[in-house]
Amino acid sequence: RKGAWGKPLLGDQKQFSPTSLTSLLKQKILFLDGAMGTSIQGRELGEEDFRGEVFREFSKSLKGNNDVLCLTQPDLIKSIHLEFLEAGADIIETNSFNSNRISQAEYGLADRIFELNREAARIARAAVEAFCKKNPGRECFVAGSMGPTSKMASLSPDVSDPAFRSITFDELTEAYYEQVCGLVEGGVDILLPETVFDTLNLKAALCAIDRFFEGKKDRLPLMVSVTVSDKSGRLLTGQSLSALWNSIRHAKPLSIGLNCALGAKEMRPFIRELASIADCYVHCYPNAGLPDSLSHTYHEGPEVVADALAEMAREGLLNIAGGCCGTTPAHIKKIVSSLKDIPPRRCNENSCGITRLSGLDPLNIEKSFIMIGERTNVAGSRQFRQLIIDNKFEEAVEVARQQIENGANILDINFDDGLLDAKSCMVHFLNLIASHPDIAKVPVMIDSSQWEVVLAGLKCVQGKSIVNSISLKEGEAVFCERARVIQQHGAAMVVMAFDENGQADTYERKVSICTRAYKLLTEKAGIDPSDIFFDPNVLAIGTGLEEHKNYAIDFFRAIRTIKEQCPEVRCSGGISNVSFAFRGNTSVRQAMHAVFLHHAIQAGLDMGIVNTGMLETYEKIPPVFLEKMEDVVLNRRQDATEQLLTYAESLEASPDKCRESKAQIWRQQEVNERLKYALIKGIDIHIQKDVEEARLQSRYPLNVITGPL
Ligand code: THG
Repeated sequence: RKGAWGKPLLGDQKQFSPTSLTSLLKQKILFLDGAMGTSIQGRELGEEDFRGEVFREFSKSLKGNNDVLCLTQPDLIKSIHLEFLEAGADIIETNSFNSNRISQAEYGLADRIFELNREAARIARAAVEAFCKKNPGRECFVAGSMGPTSKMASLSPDVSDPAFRSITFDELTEAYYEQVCGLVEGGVDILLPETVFDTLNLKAALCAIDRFFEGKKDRLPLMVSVTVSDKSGRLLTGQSLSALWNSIRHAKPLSIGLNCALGAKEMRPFIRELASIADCYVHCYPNAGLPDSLSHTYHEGPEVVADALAEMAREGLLNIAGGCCGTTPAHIKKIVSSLKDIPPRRCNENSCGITRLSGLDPLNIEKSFIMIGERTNVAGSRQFRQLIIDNKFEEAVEVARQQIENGANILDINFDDGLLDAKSCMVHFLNLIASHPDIAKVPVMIDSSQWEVVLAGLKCVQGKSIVNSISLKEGEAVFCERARVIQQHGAAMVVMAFDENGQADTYERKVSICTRAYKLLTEKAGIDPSDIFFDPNVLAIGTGLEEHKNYAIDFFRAIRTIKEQCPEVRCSGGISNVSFAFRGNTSVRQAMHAVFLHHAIQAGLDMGIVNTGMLETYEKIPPVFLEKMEDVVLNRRQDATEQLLTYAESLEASPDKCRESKAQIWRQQEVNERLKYALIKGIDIHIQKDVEEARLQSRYPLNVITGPL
């Protein structure tokens, strides 16, 4: 796969993947094996069997630790692999689902990870080789199974402490790295992170895999398998599948699909969703129906599972099919016979010209203008800064909510301040908002001038965020390296027009820095251009200084040229900067923002950092005011600023028609309505006062509960 800009992507494993696997996928549906776990259960092993010779004296119980059987009962595991190969599987999974130090810690085997994975891979490899020797026409592959671990990186296990995390991104990355080392050493053909219920865990796995292959000539293909928790079609963390796809597309998997959780029938709409968006292959390996809640057994027989998968295949949704929990060799045999003559799904074309971001929901940027809420920035809002300094994070979360209620599509989040530990504030705030679905639904812009703060932020979000920002300030090497790390964490990036000589303040400098950065990023660092947002610097106008008069028009012209010369990139800017000279004069500032935005959007600006509650519309500005404002913004006359100031003084004499934002309007409703609103939105700052008011009004506490609550 090549990018639209012509060069193969760095880290594009498609060009390295075993040619036989990709050529087979073009011709037919391939089959994955069935459940290892259920097959082992069927052997009814006791504690002694799990321990084998190796762990006879081990201090802890090992019964139920299926993965340890790779060390203690290798022949038994091999025989299960062979049964699935005989049944028709083209790809078998290693018995290593729980072979990571986080899961194995429970059995006291955290220091045997490399060995467990290497042996799991060797056994599967040996089975494939033995089978293919006997069946010369067949070509089979080993996929290294990597389970989700027993912990979640993006949600708290403790409802009373929503910002708490039981595992960090770095711990997960290290655990996965160790697993990958063993699996590759043992000879797997494919890496398969599966049963993903938290995209942040998955991103840690992808990061570990990327690091493992960094600098190596070859990369192994990747299958990524997700599990949805119910019929909402979302992960356990609440993220939708389209949002997940945006979060992980940078890893360029060979296939994406679903496993476990639901039965095949229930999975169909979600496979359809993935098949419609993914520009890679699609797989599905469901459970044998939903588990019985009492016995935890699976009831759908081979016929039922195969029929449901065949329906998906006939709809053109599948490239790889198999089974998860409860599926036996008989299931796989039936699936193979039902699907083998159905043509495989055709891959979607690599769609260009879309910038993909996500929170819990996807945000695909094509043509519409995107607003980024500026208020969750300690440098941009005195109120927000004070809340953070006073450690009132829950109230600070309300600032985020208000920005979204007022129309922000993304939140700019910044804690750079001498009085704050920016890194710990960033981590705490991002972790907190993750538990508010109406905030976590939007992507975040991680804003800091300190690289370590950016990095810490990237490790907290399961969505695809934007880093704000990097630049050529510290030279090309640092610039390219940071871009690579951002890409590795699945984020997009704002690139400021800033180089070794400082900030670009003319049209020529803006354009030359951005085109230079474009070349470096796309040709050297392997960045997808749709992940780049150039910010050619919005600088303050109307300052009285001659050299500032062209700042706005230079910005507009630069946007036009950059978008012409750098295909597929986006442009962004901090709009409120333009009016810094008019601080304190709200009506002038608002009108200036509206006029500036109007012309910037016409020039091709895709995204602006704005105060979403305070945006004026260009069309509503009175004509005289508009003319004076455009004289300043477009530098149409020498005395434009003086004229505007004189006009503004006359405005100031009249009362400020401050518009109330939606966020305040709900506070004016009667108390029962306020309680309902607060409950639905999860706003707790007024709750004491409001509940007490409702209690006094309705006489009995019970009425408050049965009424508004
Ligand atoms: N480019 C990029 N990022 C940026 C900027 C940019 N981030 C920060 C900034 N510029 C954009 N954000 C703001 C936020 C607030 C204000 C200006 C820009 C602002 N605040 C009021 C003031 O300073 O007068 C504060 C009002 C209050 O305290 O309530 O104007 O250009 N990539």
